[in-house]
Amino acid sequence: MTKRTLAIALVASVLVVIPAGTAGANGTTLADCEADLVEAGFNPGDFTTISFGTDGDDSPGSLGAGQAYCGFGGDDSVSFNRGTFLGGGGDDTVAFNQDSSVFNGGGGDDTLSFNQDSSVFNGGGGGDTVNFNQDSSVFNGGGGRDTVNRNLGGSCVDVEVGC
Ligand SMILES: [Ca+2]
Ligand SMILES: [Ca+2]
Repeated sequence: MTKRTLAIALVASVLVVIPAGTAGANGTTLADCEADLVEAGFNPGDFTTISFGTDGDDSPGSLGAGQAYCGFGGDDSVSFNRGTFLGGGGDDTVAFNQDSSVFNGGGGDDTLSFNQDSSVFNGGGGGDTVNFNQDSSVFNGGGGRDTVNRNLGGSCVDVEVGC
């Protein structure tokens, strides 16, 4: 086997082992993240940086203003979201969604501790939970049984428990 043939064989074998249907809505590349952002109603050109994770569990730390991050599949977590976080599938977690940020949980049971400072949490499918929904922030539960534990001046859409 020549090196070229070996390389082709390796690429082919890698392609074969990627299970179909487990990626994010579109896949797990920068182009896929940009496509997901467009699907969610954003213009990728509006962000200063766009980064992304894998279909595994990702913890990008915190997102600043103007930053977008696609978690894709897996249980992804962000500490402070001041930008735009697309959680994708899996049970995603944000501690603080603040400063007019956006957290789209996507499928799975997503959890947000504090939704504040005019931020938006779109839970998507699954049973999503926000502990404190406050300061004119919006929790849109989407499908599933969604819960607001304490609502202090926030808005609730499609929320089954609390609020
Ligand atoms: Ca992920
Ligand atoms: Ca969800």
